[in-house]
Amino acid sequence: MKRTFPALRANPTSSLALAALLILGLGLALAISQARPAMAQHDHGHGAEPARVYSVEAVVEAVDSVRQAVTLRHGPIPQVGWEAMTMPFRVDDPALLEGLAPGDGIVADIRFQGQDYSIIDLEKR
Ligand SMILES: [Cu+2]
Repeated sequence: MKRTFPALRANPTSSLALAALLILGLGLALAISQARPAMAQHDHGHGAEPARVYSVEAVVEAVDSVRQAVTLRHGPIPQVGWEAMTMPFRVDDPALLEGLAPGDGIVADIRFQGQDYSIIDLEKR
């Protein structure tokens, strides 16, 4: 009576398992090769990630000239996954805060790059 090693026996099940293993290995190799560039793209805006600008309607809650910032109660910004909320924003140009007061309704253009965001322009409604 001959003995065959189970692993060497060719049957559909083991071929399938081998194919699955190869695909898994390939997928893993791909994941590893892509891990570094993907991380480089998420280095908090100092890399090559493109800036995006979105306009949002908001109401001014507070103006802080010293910190060059404004607190806004703003509508949702679905492009960046933001719900409507109240939060402070840095403004790129301090002149944007001139004549601005709590209660003013505005449209703010917010520039997003990586983890950074700031108001690049605003207009009273
Ligand atoms: Cu917000």
